Order: sequence, then C-alpha cells, then structure tokens
Amino acid sequence: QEAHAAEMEQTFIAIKPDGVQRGLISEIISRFERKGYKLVAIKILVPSKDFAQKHYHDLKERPFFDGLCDFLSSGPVIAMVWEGEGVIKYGRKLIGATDPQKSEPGTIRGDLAVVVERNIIHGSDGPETAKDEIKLWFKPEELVSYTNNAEKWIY
Ligand code: FUP
Repeated sequence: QEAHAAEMEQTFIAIKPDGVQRGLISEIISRFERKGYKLVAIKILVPSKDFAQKHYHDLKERPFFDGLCDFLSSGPVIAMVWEGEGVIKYGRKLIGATDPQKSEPGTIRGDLAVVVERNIIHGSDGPETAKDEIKLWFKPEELVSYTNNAEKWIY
C-alpha cells in the first residue's frame, strides 16, 4: 500500500436530507464501500442555511440557489470523506448525472432518484473542490487515518 500512497485521494460525499429521510444511508454507503473505497470521516448534522450557502457558493447566481440551500438545510445530512485511487472522478460516476432523468441505471441517482431538486447525494466535482469541501465540513482531526485489511486485496 506504500506504493499507492501518492495516488490516494479523498473526496467529500454528502447524503442530502431526502436520502436520509428515504432510508438510503446504508444503500449509498454500501456502494462506495463495496467498490473498495475507504471511509475516513463521517457525521450527521443539520447544516444551517448560511452553511449551505457556503457549500454551494459556486452556484449563487443560479435561479435554484435559494431553494437548493433551503433544501440542504431542511434536515439531517450525512457528511463523509471517502478515500481511494481515483475516488473523486469515479465517485461522480457512482453517483451519476446531476439530473436523475439523465443518470444511467446502475448509478445512485439513476437507481434511486427521479428529479434534479431531490437527487439525494452530493460529491465533489474535482480535486480543488474536494479539498475545499472537506475543509468546510470537517476539522482535520475528524479524518481518521487507518489501514483496513481489505486494502492489500484491492491494491
Ligand atoms: P452536482 O455536482 O451533480 O451536484 O450538480 P451541480 O453542482 O450542478 O448542482 C448542485 C445541485 O443543485 C444539484 F445537486 C441539484 C441542484 N440543481 C437544481 O436544483 N436544479 C438544476 O437545474 C441544477 C441543479
């Protein structure tokens, strides 16, 4: 696993209030876990509207921004950091297209969601965003560094 240490990346994944209310927490975690990614941080919280606006700051000019921030702050969210080779890009693949009408079957949104306003999950869209979002949602000491026994069979 030493040889792979340099390629390890981390991404921020959140199960939004609709995913939590619909009982999809374990289903979603399962898909990342079975793929071979490693969970290194997790918590449940109700984000404030101000916090939601920070998280979605890139979208503040969009017409749906206000509704989106109201929605994210409307109930419990599962915030997570997942680690693994290529997890930022491939995590987005597991999640599927933003609009569940366009996400492929087999993806989380394709299998489990119907409309874009209720697409159940968020995932960082690139290395810079991943870094920023992990920093926004977690303190450094909330990330756990460990080896799990499966890793030597995954890498
Ligand atoms: P994604 O990275 O796939 O979550 O997509 P975006 O960053 O483009 O959008 C963030 C969130 O805004 C989406 F998850 C859902 C919401 N959204 C809408 O409500 N309406 C739209 O037309 C587009 C996005």
